[in-house]
Amino acid sequence: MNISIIGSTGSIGTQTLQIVDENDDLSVVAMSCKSSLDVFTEQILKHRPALVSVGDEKTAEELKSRLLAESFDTDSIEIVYGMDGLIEVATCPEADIVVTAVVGMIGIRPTIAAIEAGKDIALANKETLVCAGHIIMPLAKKHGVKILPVDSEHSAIFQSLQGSAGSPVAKIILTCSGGPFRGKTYEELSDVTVEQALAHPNWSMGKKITIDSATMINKGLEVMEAHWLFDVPISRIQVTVHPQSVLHSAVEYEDGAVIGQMGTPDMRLPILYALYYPKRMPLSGERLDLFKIGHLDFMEPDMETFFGLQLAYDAMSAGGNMPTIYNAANERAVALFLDRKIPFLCIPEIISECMMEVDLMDSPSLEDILLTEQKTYDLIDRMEL
Ligand code: MN3
Repeated sequence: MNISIIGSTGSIGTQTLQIVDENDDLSVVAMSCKSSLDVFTEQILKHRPALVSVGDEKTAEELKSRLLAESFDTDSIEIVYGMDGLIEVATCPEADIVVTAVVGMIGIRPTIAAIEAGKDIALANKETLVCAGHIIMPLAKKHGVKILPVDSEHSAIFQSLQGSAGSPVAKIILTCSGGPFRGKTYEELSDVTVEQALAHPNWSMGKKITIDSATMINKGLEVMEAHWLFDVPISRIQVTVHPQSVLHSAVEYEDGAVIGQMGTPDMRLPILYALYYPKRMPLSGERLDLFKIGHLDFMEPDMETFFGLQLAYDAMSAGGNMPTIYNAANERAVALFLDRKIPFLCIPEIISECMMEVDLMDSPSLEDILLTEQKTYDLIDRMEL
């Protein structure tokens, strides 16, 4: 199987390459990164893809000279850059499946291009469905391509749907660890630092998604993602705090049966399952030891303290471009928090303000979505923070 990876140097990208290493029938034909050339150069030397893309022209030149310095035959590789480069990687003729591991709305256009080129998608870029689910899902159906979830919860739901012969779903139980600030009051969150927010108890992930876990906005994005992937109304998607991260999510059927997927927190499993679906492959690593775990806890999320999660339900109910406003505002607010320009609690405040101020549009086109993103950024730039 030939794989193309959009965003190979991030957390999902590097773990995808680990899986490629461990399975002889997988090879990488194309991959991209924005600017992490130390890691990217090593990945190229090891995996020898025929096509690679980076953020801009200058980075492309830098990459070429680095490869030459390693006596790499640069005639054997095509180096492209920018959005056009990402789209080339996404539509690479040799690729059977595209892993969309890039973070943020930058993933939308390459994902659409990949679907139009008939590629199956191993989807790790949740923003694509959040903002453009109404475009992506019908398009995938039209082109007969599979959208295979790589997000651990959505993979768990997908796994729990197997063997049910398409029986209707009564409820989706979407679990979350609660992040590093579970149980904290609103007042206690007023002065948390970037370092505290980056210390996730169970999962090791990229910075943006780790902050999103601390605000529970990640779960809000995942509610929307689940809605599009599994065609279940958000009123039937129940977020459940589960600090041990053992039950990765579950499905309740109309007969009351609840089928879930459990395991150790290891992102390689959802990646592996997406790549080989419907086959299960061997995977090295720790096994779940129920004796050691002893008991599992479940509780209701505190949507007042973590009101970014409530805003996700509001955004989804409003529909149209509102999820894009929610997502774009969050992307910018998280960047501001990581730059230490705003306090932690300001993240949902900014989202809420953008949701009130930016014009609402019904069934936005791709252009409308990108315009909404820009309008949201412009509004935040004008805010006095
Ligand atoms: Mn997740």
